Amino acid sequence: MDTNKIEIRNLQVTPQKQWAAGIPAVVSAYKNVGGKVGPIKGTRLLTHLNQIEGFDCPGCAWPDPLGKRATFEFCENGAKAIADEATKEIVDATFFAQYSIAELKEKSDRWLNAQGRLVEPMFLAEGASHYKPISWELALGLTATHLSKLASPNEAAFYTSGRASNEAAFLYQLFVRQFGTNNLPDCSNMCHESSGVGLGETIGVGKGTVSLEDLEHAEAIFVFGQNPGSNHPRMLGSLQDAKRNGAKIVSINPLDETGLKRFKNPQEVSGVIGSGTALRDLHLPVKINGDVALLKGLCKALIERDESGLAVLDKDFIAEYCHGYEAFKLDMLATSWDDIIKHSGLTLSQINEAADIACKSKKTICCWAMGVTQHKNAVANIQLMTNLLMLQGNLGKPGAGVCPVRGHSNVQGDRTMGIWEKPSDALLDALQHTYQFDVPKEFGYDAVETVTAMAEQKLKVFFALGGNFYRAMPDHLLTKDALANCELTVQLSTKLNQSHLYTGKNALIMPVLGRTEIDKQASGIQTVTVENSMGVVQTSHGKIPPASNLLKSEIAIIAELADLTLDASHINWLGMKDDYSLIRDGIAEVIPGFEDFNRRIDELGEFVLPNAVRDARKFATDTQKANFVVHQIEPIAVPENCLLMMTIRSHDQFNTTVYTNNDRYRGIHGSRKVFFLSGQDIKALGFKVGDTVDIHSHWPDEHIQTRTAKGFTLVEFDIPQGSSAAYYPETNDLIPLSSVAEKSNTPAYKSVVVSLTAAS
Ligand SMILES: Nc1nc2c(c(=O)[nH]1)N[C@H]1C(S)=C(S)[C@@H](COP(=O)(O)OP(=O)(O)OC[C@H]3O[C@@H](n4cnc5c(=O)[nH]c(N)nc54)[C@H](O)[C@@H]3O)O[C@H]1N2
Ligand SMILES: Nc1nc2c(c(=O)[nH]1)N[C@H]1C(S)=C(S)[C@@H](COP(=O)(O)OP(=O)(O)OC[C@H]3O[C@@H](n4cnc5c(=O)[nH]c(N)nc54)[C@H](O)[C@@H]3O)O[C@H]1N2
Ligand SMILES: [Mo]
Repeated sequence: MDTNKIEIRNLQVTPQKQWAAGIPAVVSAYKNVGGKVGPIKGTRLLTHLNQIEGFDCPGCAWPDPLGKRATFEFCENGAKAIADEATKEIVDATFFAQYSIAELKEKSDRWLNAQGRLVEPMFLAEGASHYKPISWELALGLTATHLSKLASPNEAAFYTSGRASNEAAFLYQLFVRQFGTNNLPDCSNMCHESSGVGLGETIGVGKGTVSLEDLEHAEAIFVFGQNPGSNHPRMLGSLQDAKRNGAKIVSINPLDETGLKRFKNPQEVSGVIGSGTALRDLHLPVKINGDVALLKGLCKALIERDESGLAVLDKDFIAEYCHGYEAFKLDMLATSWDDIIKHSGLTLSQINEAADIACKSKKTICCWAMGVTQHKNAVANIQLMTNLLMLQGNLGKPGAGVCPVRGHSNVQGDRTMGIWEKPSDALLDALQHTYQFDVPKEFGYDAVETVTAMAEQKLKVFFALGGNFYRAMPDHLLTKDALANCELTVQLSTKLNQSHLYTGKNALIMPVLGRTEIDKQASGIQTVTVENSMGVVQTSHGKIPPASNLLKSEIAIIAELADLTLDASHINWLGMKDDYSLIRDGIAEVIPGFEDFNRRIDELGEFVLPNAVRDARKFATDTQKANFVVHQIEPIAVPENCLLMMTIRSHDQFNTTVYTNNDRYRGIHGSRKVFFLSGQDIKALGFKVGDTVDIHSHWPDEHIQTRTAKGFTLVEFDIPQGSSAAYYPETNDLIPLSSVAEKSNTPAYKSVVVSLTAAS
């Protein structure tokens, strides 16, 4: 049956919701956990979620309050994530005997995920129609043989999604580097890479500089390109606290996202029976990709006001800690208001209103997520945000700073542990010194380069520590063919997804323990650690029995594989598998800030990593100062009758994992095949609300100039003219691999030039 047709028939559109959370969120949390996991195990899970003695939420990377966690320290979408992992359903050998790969390719992302937990290792041999069970011994042996056969270690790439613990990530990069390559692409390459690159150049640290306490005590918070109501729901609680302390909140977003409008805190009586707290004071409906223009407008407004005699800027901070101010100032003064207004899509009075809020604040924070990192000029967005803060000395003081809000629960920790295709000399030297092997110096492939290398037949083995690489990447057509060139692809996974179907010639599924599950090794029950979005390292202890006794921990798989593959290694791989505290001893030696790691987590369960900008206003940049950087407004050319499209998440998905076809806050029910655009554009393009269209993307420089995604229903939405939106990953086909952010090479998932035709 055509699944498209069913989705369209089921679509119901209701008005956008005006507040987030409240009772419906609590009901949804318990319904998800109770329904999928069962009431007893479900309640046990929720009680341990984000507690010091419990496990870290496998949802987003939003931090827990230091030392004062509430009894219920979770949100609706965290509950969905654990229910999805702890589900009673299983995908075993009988399932794979029943469905061929060809049949599974016809199923939706949602259906695949809903089948349940992967519970035994499976092998897809070249030319076979079905996966067959395989023993762990053979699966690991086969992988080691393929790796050992390679002409060069650089013919393998090792991907990481951001759920791996610090211990798994450290062990993994150690194995990969002793194997001899830096081919360590990760989901950061598709996510906050632009933040890391942008911040590295401006302030010398690729991470945020604020704590939860700072956020709660800021006087102004600018939230750029973020939908926390769905993707970081616990952030709404922090914004509420900030608001109660008098902060002004500005949301910069083509959409007036529900979660930023009003929040009913389910932890409070008033959140249950009252009308909740209004959050954002000002919404700036910037055009897609209009942030550089807006940010230049804000910086210009501040500088012009200061030049006119108002004391707006922190001149002492600029003189003592910054570099490049004069050139920056000249560029801002030379940028015309006409250009700023035209390219941001905002009025002068809207920009002035935001500038008023900045001027009145002594402590300002900029938060951001994918709305600014997944564009061609993403690095410029991040640097201009940082520069805006620098103008008023808003770095390295309480209540102020940069706050990139990370995605996956341990994506930041994985980077800290060395999952990076461009390792620093310091990391490589420390590894060499501690483990006494010749470290590879040449940089490896990032995610986009990995696909290119596969397409050029330079890669033969692709190994994935979690995630859904095929589906998360742009340009599925190209990525599919690229992956098919590999001799072997290996997926360490908890749930079934399309990366198990679009594979290399041979493919392995290695099923792993999830965050919620008890991890018992030779020395007893193991603890792991993660680092949240604000640089706090904390423990995580699985609490429920594993979905199957055939599951292995990620660490056990990596250690056993390393032991099999690296004949001459002197590293005690199997010892580390038996006792994870030995991995932490290694981390303590290699990674700065982790000294005395085991003792600190044993005593406290959490600690804060040092951050030179926050702690001491020290900037490890080329100039040893915080750098102002000049950026021009470079609008994307949008031909007539075309629109810019952003690809966004719904409330009921986690990345490529789709829980339901609903997006409650945006009023979408029953279908994900929708295309959001303004009433004026629907009319101007000659369509009606509810029409079904095909979306075509346009890439003049590409060999494939037009790509098409079929059968989307037009939904009228409050969005600037010329801007439009559709859900990820259904629209990833439309984005060519070559459309990336400058410098960070992050796919430009959020500025896609599209046109529409009536559905074919
Ligand atoms: N429940 C749940 N939680 C998640 C995830 C999930 O899928 N589900 N994913 C996790 C991951 S890996 C990540 S990276 C984060 C993602 O968290 P978000 O970044 O909040 O997720 P997106 O849906 O990609 O939303 C991007 C926002 O940017 C806006 N936007 C798009 N283009 C522009 C632009 O040009 N300018 C501006 N100013 N805004 C723009 C969109 O309207 C949208 O509100 O969430 C993490 N948490
Ligand atoms: N068009 C478009 N594309 C995007 C984005 C976008 O905004 N628009 N966002 C990008 C972003 S920000 C990101 S981070 C990427 C996400 O890319 P990925 O991180 O690769 O994708 P996920 O969907 O999070 O991966 C889900 C799979 O991870 C596995 N998994 C879950 N938990 C575990 C675990 O504990 N261990 C192991 N080994 N496996 C586990 C399950 O099998 C599950 O099916 O997508 C990117 N792609
Ligand atoms: Mo992400």
